[in-house]
Amino acid sequence: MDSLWDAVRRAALDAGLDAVGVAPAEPFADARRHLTERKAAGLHGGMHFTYGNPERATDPSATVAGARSLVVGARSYRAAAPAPPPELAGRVARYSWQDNYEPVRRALDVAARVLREHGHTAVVLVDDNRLVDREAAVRAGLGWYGKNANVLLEGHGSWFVLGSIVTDADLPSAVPLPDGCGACARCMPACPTGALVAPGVLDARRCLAHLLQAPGDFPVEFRLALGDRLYGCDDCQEACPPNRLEDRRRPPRAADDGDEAWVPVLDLLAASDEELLARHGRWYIPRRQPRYLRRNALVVLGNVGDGTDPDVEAALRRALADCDPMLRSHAAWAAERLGRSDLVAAFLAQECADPAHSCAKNGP
Ligand code: B12
Ligand code: SF4
Ligand code: SF4
Repeated sequence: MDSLWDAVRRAALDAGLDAVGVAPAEPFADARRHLTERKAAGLHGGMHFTYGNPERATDPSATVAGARSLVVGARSYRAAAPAPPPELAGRVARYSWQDNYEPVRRALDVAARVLREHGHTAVVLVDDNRLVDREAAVRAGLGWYGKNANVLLEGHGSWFVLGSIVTDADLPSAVPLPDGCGACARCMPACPTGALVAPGVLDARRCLAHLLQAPGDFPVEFRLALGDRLYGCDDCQEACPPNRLEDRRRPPRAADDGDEAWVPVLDLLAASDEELLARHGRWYIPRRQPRYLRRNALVVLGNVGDGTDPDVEAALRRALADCDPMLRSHAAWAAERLGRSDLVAAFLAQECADPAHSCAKNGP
């Protein structure tokens, strides 16, 4: 007869996970120390997430009293890159081409049902502030920490999202894998901003993926490095030999209509708040304020736009007259970068005809 673990494992794999393993539900002492030390050193860049409550995020029994095991799953999001559209567009990181968290949640829900049918408590956590997912995956023997901080699955690389079931069932734990990076360190110099400050250690204050999700101004010193990235950053994974090898061995799934790898920047800048939240509500947007999507789009526009294009000029003029000083200042940066300081000067010289826009006269 199958053991409970066999039944849970089979349910998870049948429901779409690529790998599944078990870790003991002990507190993650090292991860707790790393969270606390990095927060104290400012490396978290003010993020909350797991940093908001390191004790809870590293103690499965804070989620399920009497927790004994973590069933940890990984699902690949590797896909062929859709061709860029003809219009000016910002790049989206692979994990967000589709909602890749929902299928992991669904598969873990199926496996959790098996545990519940056997009388156990089972709580599914995917990308949740209550658990450090990578540490759970490493402890469950799914992979190792790469020098880019991502977890790599043996023989498959790092294009995986992760999630766990916290349960009071006592399941057979896996043995963690040894380091698989060896002498390789390619990801570190591949980071465009030097955010990988030591092997496996990320300084979020320099990481483009974080800066795109952080409130406030986009730091001037990292705007050129942002290039055309509008959401997330993949450079430290694209440089990774195991990921490249996996692409050669097994071609990724073909691009499909649901893949959102590019977002037209001028459309984004012209869209209303409601439209932006409807289109990109799945993304992490600071304080759910669409102005941050416009802020990011203005930096992308400054990096890859054509200052002589009338549509680009119109978008810059609109943003220079915006009531939001953050958008005006990013528009001024973009205009200067595209050789259109005339637009900034013209804006500052003109009288604002619309009294509702009088706020804009504080200057960009
Ligand atoms: C906050 C967060 C971010 C932040 C900070 C990332 C970070 N490195 O901490 C930002 C916004 C920057 C981010 C970016 C990304 N994220 Co993120 N993020 C999270 C979140 C919510 C919490 C992560 C966390 O707690 N970090 C805490 C720190 C302490 O952990 P760590 O950096 O992994 O540190 C470990 C290593 O340093 C290791 N370590 C210590 N010493 C040493 C020494 C050596 C030599 C080595 C090798 C390692 C090592 O131990 C530490 C843990 O104890 C998780 C979801 C979750 N609930 O866990 C997703 C998660 C980590 N993110 C994920 C993804 C996909 C990404 C991006 C790839 C998205 C993108 N393309 O833009 C990038 C990758 C950036 C990178 N290189 O890490 C996946 C990772 C999947 C995987 N295979 O690893 C997760 C698990 C989401 C999920 N459920 O799938 N993310
Ligand atoms: S996600 Fe981009 S910016 Fe962040 S560490 Fe990786 S390469 Fe650097
Ligand atoms: S690039 Fe090399 S060092 Fe970095 S994560 Fe990949 S295998 Fe490890």
